[in-house]
Amino acid sequence: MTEAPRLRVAMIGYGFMGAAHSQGWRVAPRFFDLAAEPVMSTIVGRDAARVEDARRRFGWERSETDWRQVVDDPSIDVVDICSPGSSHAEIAIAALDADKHVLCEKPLANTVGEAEAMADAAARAAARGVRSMVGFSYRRVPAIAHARALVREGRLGTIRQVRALYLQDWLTDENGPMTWRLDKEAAGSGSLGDIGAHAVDLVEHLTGSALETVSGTVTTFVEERPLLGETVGLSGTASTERGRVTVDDAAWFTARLTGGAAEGAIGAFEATRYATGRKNSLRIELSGSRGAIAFDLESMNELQVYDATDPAGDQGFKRIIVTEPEHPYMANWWPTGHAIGYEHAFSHEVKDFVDAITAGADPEPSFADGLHVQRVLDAVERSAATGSAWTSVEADGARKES
Ligand code: SOE
Repeated sequence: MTEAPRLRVAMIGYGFMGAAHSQGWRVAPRFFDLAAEPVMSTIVGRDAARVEDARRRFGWERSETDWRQVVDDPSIDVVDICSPGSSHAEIAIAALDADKHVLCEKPLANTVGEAEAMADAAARAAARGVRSMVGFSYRRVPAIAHARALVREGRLGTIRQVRALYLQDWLTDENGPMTWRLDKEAAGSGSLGDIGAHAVDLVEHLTGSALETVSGTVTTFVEERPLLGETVGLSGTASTERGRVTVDDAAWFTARLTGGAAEGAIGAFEATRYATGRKNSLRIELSGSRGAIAFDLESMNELQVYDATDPAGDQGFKRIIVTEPEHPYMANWWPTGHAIGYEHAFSHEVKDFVDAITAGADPEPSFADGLHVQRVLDAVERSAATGSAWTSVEADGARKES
């Protein structure tokens, strides 16, 4: 039997996303029949000791401190970018120009300008058969994939309203330390780009529609925090060194949508890391003329479905446990009723990316999709800066949806 071709992977970054992506690369080939075998070749990070420790723990062959080494290495086929947003453009463009397939964490970039340059490089590379994808992993949660199928089958009818609230609370303690996610230079924005990007991408992915105009507001609740390493608990002694928070702590915006199943719909969006008690609650609700769906990431194996065409006496939200083999990805995991977790979406992401590479197809979400999300985030910030005036998302052509 001929051996499957191998894809040698280099991953940049070893924090939370580095750990999650490592699990995806390690586990996907064991549960899905991939047409190519990913080889976890090199993990890259600036701190030699810490990246070597991550290599050992996550199961990579080599560790490296300079990303340029792997971009210049002819044996590397794939570069997976899990480092802070400020590094995405330089690394992704260099890797694409070197004919490496690129998976880049979300949001695509810190600015529209960077995202445009990345999308241009991706388009040039695609003409040479080089593939690129943005790591909006929640598209690959089975309940979300199932909801999208229901929308595409017309089960919701015309979608008139969408709600997407991404609620976390890990910043509620005002004495919590500064991190790179609170520094505009490193992260580009705060809750808006970090988690609001997921809400925007998911609504557009589910409906095939695009946010066309937005009216938003952003706010920063805690302007300064102790520098990392000098943290104080709820009742600790105050740290001497403090850093300025230069990003939004919460973003709220309304939107009008165009095209797809939500043509003409209005939407309510929220992204906050101060929703006390909400740990990782990404709540999506689509309200249509024939039905509705409701999803909460904190109950990620469930989908609430309402069929407005049922006899009046039978109508109500139905709780679907999305663990049947008929549900997307689930045939490859456990028997019915056995739930999967946050990390499984990263295995699905690796599967779909490797399948696209071996099939010579462009995976989704593309860098062009990532650029569109970046334009939405930018429009929200422009709206917030002008007293929440309705602001157009710069025309960037129709979203590419299969
Ligand atoms: C933010 O806390 C965060 O880590 C996001 O950056 C990830 O994209 C999301 O999957 C989980 O929450």
